[in-house]
Amino acid sequence: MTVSDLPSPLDPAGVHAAWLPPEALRAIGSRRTLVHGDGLLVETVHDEVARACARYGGSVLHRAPGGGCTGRPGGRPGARAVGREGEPYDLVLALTTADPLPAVAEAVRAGFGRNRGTGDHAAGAEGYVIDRHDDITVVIADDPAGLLYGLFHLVRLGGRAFGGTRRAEHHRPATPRRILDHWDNVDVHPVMGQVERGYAGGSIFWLDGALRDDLSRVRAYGRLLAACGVNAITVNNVNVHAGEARLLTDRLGEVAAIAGELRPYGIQVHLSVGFASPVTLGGLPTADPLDDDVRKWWAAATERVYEALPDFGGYLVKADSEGQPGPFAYGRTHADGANVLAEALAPFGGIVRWRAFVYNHRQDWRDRSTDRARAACDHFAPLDGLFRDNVILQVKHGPIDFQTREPVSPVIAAMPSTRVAVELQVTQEYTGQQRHVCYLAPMWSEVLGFRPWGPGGRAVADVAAGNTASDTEDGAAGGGLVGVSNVGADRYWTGHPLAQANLYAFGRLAWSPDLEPAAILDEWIDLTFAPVTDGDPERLRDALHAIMDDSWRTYESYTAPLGVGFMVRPGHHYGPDVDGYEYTPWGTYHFADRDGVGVDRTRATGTGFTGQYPRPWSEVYESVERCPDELLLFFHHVPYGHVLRSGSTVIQHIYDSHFAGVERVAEARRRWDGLIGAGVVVAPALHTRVRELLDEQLRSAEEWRDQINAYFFRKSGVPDAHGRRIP
Ligand code: GCV
Repeated sequence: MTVSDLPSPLDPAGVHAAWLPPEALRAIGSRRTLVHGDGLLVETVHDEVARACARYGGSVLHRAPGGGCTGRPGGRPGARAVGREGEPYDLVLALTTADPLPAVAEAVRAGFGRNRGTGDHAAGAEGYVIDRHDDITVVIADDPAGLLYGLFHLVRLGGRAFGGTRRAEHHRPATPRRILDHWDNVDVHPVMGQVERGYAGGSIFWLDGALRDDLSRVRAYGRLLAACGVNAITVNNVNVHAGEARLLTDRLGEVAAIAGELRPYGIQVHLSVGFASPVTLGGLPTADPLDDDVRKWWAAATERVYEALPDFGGYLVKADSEGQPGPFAYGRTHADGANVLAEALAPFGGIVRWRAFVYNHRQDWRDRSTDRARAACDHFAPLDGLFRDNVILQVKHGPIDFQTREPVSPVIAAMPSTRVAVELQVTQEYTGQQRHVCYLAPMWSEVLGFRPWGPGGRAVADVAAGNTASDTEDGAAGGGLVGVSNVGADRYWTGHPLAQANLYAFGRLAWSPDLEPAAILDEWIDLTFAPVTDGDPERLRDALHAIMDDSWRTYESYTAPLGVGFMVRPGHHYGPDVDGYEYTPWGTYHFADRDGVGVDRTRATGTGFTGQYPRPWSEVYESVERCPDELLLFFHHVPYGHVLRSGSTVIQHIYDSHFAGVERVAEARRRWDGLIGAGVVVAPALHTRVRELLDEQLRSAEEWRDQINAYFFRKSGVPDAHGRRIP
């Protein structure tokens, strides 16, 4: 076993430590630290430092408000009381509300207020200030969560946190809502299994219908999430089956047990609930949201939830979607439906996240006027302004369904008076199912930076954060950023060890959407492979960047060309099947024939979807000349000979990109293999796991290439300009 295989005290035996191996805390654990303040999360900060000190020889003192020095032993086994009052410190972590502040922290606070020029000393909710003063590194925060995030910032900095001088830095999250939704089932679903679209083993919460006896992994998970900035999870699948429906009532204790493990890391718990619960759980004859008994039922059920879980976050609802019940059954709108739950949650400060993923999954494929891409906007835009304040409309980032390439959903720009959350899919349902390397931060970054109103307008990240264009502009508060979790009971958490980077990147982008994907990857590499002492870390870094930086575009190149989606095998969605969904009721078509391919979504001759965008995009997407190449077939049906903006024809682009994509996968595999031998830098077990997966990725990429190229060659009859073999 190499150093990076060793579990930390918080890592249940044999489980990979991900981005928090003990060595990541070496710089802190070998120094003298004062933790100042109290509260559950401050204790967590102290315990983290104490555990690191126990390993690396440093010391930590915990001083509670009023100046009393507790010097108490750490709260958990393995921690010990170290440090003495008055000794010099290398690091001070202080809560500003715990007066009197240590002099050095007071100096940092005063300096921060002065430098702001406003006299405002507030670091803000969950925020923190990091500075160095008199050779002491200081973190101050106004709330315990801020102190915890400040600690993890230091972990990211490692030894750099303690060297020389540094300018004061103020950090706070872009949005207070940074949530991961789990699609975990309580009972193993006959088709979807324990975790719907899960590619990392079972659920870390449930095993075969029962809550796991040992929840230590849940705590370790909470720690990993806090270290990348996530502050809430939804514990169960949005498709609420019989078992998980009862989490709202008689199985609420299971949710409370999970929350108990996550609370020390500031992770709040949410629950997916079924819209029909008043009927299925309450025995009422109706779930009509305007029915008085239904309102009372939701109010009473919600009150019981808050009795058990005073810090409960709220409900997530998938209604009238893919067979889930909803308000349409009662002739009510989705605003009526969401508002009845919101009303029940409001007295407790809870929120309801209502998904905009509503479309007809039983459409007639012969009917070319119905367009699934339009559905969410058609359903929800007319409801703008009708939702209660504590309703958040949760919108998938694209109009269809987490495809490798989609335009940004027009709903995001269409509801100025509604709180909108943007939903990303961290689990790789359509991007290689954690068997292919596909680093998704570049895709998310593009989405978050997209400006629906054109250059100079707000970006998607601003809508999610609730940033308005000017102080006078009216705009709803933001709904935050949500990801569908890619985590399971697998030893590496995410099946593919390199898919951990997606989870990490989701948290970091939710905290700070402007971060560069490559910089996030560097952070992840530095932390995850911190134990590397027996090799050349730069060699590993270079290899990982070469393999991961462009892996999303690589995946796109050998799978779906030019914005076409859903050429996957129906049901499980892995591997190619060009016509798999073409003649089905799911609304996911490419319309390839002998002359051309793509979906005409123009106003002039197609479904009119382009009209759901504000200008300039409604014009750009409408125009076959101006539409970006990568989305051409999403918006237009064109002949195979159509010349792209790149200068290539559509058919030649299909051939070229598929050949090139496979080459890039082969090169990635060579780079990974090259990490073996002299200068070994990766634990053998991890190396082997990634190697096996790269073998599968190459096999699968070749299958994609051959099927897609053969399909379009046979349809079009156009030979490859370079004479390569197409089966
Ligand atoms: C949880 C896609 C997936 C479903 C998922 C659904 C959703 O259709 O294939 O498994 O259901 O999205 O987001 O609700």
